[in-house]
This record gives sequence, structure tokens and C-alpha cells, in this order.
Amino acid sequence: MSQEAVIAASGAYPKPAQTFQYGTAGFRMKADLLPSVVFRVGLLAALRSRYKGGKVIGVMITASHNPPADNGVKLIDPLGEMLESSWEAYGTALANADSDQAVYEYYTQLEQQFNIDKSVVPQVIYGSDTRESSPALVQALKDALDAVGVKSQGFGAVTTPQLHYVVRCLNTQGTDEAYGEPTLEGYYKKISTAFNQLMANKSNGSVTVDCANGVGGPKLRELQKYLNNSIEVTVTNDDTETFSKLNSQSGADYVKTNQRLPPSVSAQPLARYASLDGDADRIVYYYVDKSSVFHLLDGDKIATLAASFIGDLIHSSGITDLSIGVVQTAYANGSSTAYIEKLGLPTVCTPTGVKHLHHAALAYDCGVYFEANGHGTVLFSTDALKRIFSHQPASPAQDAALTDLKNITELINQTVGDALSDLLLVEVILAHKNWTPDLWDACYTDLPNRLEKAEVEDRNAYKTTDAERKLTHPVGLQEQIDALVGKYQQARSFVRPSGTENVVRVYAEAATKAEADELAQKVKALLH
Ligand code: 16G
Ligand code: ZN
Repeated sequence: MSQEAVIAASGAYPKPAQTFQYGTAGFRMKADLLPSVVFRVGLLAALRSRYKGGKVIGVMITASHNPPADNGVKLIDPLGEMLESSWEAYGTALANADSDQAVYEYYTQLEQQFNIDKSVVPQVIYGSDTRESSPALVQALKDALDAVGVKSQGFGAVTTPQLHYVVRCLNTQGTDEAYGEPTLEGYYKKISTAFNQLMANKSNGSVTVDCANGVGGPKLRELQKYLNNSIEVTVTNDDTETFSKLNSQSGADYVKTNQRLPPSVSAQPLARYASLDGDADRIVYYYVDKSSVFHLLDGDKIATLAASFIGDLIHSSGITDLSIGVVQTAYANGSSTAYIEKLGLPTVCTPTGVKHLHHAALAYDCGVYFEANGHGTVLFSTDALKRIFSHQPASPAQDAALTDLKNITELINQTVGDALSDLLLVEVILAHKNWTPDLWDACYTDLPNRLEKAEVEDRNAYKTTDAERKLTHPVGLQEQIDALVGKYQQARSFVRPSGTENVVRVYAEAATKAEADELAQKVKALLH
């Protein structure tokens, strides 16, 4: 790597007059502001790989459920986790360096700070979602990787979880913790093999999947080729050629936020429907009942379904003392938390953002984590996997449960929430329980709730504690919220600054829809 090469390459991607921040989901904004950011993220990925002794780092270019004109970029750490948070600040500083020379200097400063061995060849893999702006951003990334001598490989359009999967496979190859073949084919084979075994001799009708016109569409079609015919998957909203359709009137975020069907879906009573988001790391289910009333089966419902099913399998296979816990955020419906406690399982609440939930889930042998918006997965500790795979069943019934449990650990993408893997997980559980969506829904009744956003003068003036359930600043505001909440039945409300938009969010739930709406409005009126 020469100074001239880096400075010249950086010169092709001038920084706009803008301050950038590596936030909850990396950098995310209007795509035309991103070329310099993506270039510099490429440099950061190279450093991170060297710092990790040449381990493979992933770079995903996506803006998830955001509108088509946006894009974003984030790093994936060696085991397929989100970038360690202490490094986010280095990304922020690199993105804000105000000249090509300053970029180079900060890069070498980090090299020195971390005593980075320059003889280590850095390795980076990358992919993108299907946005119009993605190819040019991929080019900016490649230019950075080439400028600093990175051994790199592009995976084209992929779902975010697919890239996480490949990163983990590459870094664990040949070890005891080998995760799978580091290819997309390896991904499809791994989860479909587990699914096909779990569904052998079973059949369970059909599920219609709205793919938000994003990368999940073509990838789900590909995955379908590997599945046995135990269920029929109908793929809709999978037009990735018309860029403007991405996440428009479709997708998990649309369904969750509006609590209604995507307009393109005409639902049959009690049939199963699911929606993915633009990069297929989120999924929600829904159905209409016999009176055509819409019912949402969100991340909380998926978490409870998964936790109870896996808990039963562990118990039925005769394995004792494996801890299961469920990790949620403040947005989890109060009824879901009460239901999990009724099941006898511990729950933990963390701040919003997958990295927080993921981290907390690692505390259990089996940690189930889901955000209400549909992003989540199940983690099994290395020790738990060893115990599961070496357990000797004492009866045919234990043997059958153990086989299912082993397959469940293979079916789940343990690197990050994965809409395709979660889809198959839900399908398997419903088939095993012989449940229609209304039976699943009947486990508990969601408290009516309302999410609002407020534009305020300065969202940084809003500071939270207790996993974002309480405000410490502005001083005195929490007491006012508490006073309002006290006037309603079964009520709860919290205010938190968004990590992705320049707004403050207000959540309220209460015994009736009217009360939840009113409480949200009243809390919102306190903000300015
Ligand atoms: C990001 C997070 C998502 C969270 C959302 C909250 C990841 C990969 N994504 O999209 O989990 O729900 O932010 O957004 O962590 P907000 O802070 O604007 O409410
Ligand atoms: Zn997403």
C-alpha cells in the first residue's frame, strides 16, 4: 500500500459537506451522499481484518426497509456478528475526515494505535441488496479494497443474513466450530436439509410470502428449489427490476407499522401470510380471521413460538439444565412478556438494535431474541451444541425429540436474524403443532398499542436509561409521562430518540385501542 495510491483512490470519492455517523445499522442515508463513506468503510474493513489477524470481514451495502433512494453500509465481524461497537467511532471518524490526506493519516494512525501487523493480508467479502445505487457503491468499495491490497470476493446481490453466514463459514472452516460451506449453495443446502428432515412425512398447506420487491424474492425462489414439497410457498412482490417498488406498499415494515395487509395481497381466511423486508433480515406473519379481521403475528409472537417449541424439545429429549432465555426490547408487547414468564422462562430487555439483543442472548445456553418488528434469531452456545450433539437418548421418544432439536440448530441462522431461515422455522413449528395461525395467535392477546414519531428541536436532548424504558433527560419529563400512564388500565409508555431518523419515538400500550391512542397522543404532546 502506498500513500499515493490511497490518496489518489480516495480522490475519486470526494466527501460531501455532511457529518456522518456509524449508527445502529451502520451508515444509512440518501445514496448519493454515500460514495465517500463506502470507500472509507472499505479502508476500515481492511484494518479490521488485519487487526483480527487476517480473518475475513464482511461489508454489506443495503438500507434494509428504507425507501429506494436510500442506501447504507455496515461491517460484519468474523463470527458473523455486527461490528464490535468500539470500532463504530473509527468508522465515524474516517467518514468525516475532511481531505484525502486526512483519510490516509487517520488510517495510518489507527494502524499504529492497534499495532497492526502490515504483513497480514486482509480479507474482505461483500454483497449488496437490489437497489439501483448499489453497483456504483460496490465499485467505491472495491477501489478502496484494491488501494490497500485486500484479498476480496464479491457475492453480488445477497440477503444480509446470507453474507453474515458466509463470513462465519469462511472464518470457522476446518475448526471444531465449522459452520457450513462458505457459498450461497452451502447456505441453501444447510437450511433446506434441516427443514426437509423436520418436515419428512408432514405437510402443511401453503404460505404466501411478500418479499417487499427486494433481494429476498429471488433468494427465496432459489431456496425453494431445495425444499421438499411439504409446504407450498407462494412468492409475491418479488419485482426487483422496477427499483421504485422496493419496500413500497409492501414488506415487513409496512405491515407492522400500518397493522394491515399489503394492498397487493387479498387474504383468504386463516391462510398464512408473511412479509420480509428489503434485505430479508426481518419477517412478520399475519392472517385474516373468518370475519376478515387482520391479525399480526410479529417478532414477539415468533419469539414465544420458538422459545416454547425449543424448550419442549430440550425437555423431551431428556437434556437437563440447559438454560433458555428470551431477549426483547421495550417495544415487546406487555402480553408477550407476561406469557413468556408464564412459560417459566426468564426475559431480559435491552436497548433497540440487534447488536444489543444478540449480546444479551449469548448469556444463555439457548438465547431467543426478537425485536417486535420481526428481526431475530436463536443462539445456541458452543457448550449447549456439544451437549445436544453428544446426548444419549434413553427412549425412542427422546431420540425423536433429539433428532428434531439437532435439525432445529441447523435450520436457524445463528449469525443474525434471517427472514428465510425464520420463515422455515415458523413453518416447521406450526406443522409440528398442527396449528393454524389463529391457534398460534391465541397463545396470548396483544395489548392494543400505538407507535408515534415526533419531530423535536434536538433529539439528542432525549436520554434514556433502563433499556430505553425511562427518560433521564429532559429532566422532569419522565415524571409527567408516569403521571399520564397512571390514568390508564394496563398502560405503559416510553419515549426514545431514534437511532436511524431525526425523530423521537413514542410507544404506548393500554387495555383498549382508544386508550393506547389517547395515551400516545398525550405523551407526544409533552415533547418539543
Ligand atoms: C435498525 C436496527 C433495528 C432497529 C431499528 C430501530 C439493526 C440491524 N437494525 O434498523 O434492529 O429496530 O434500527 O430504529 O440493528 P430506530 O432507532 O429508528 O427506532
Ligand atoms: Zn433489514
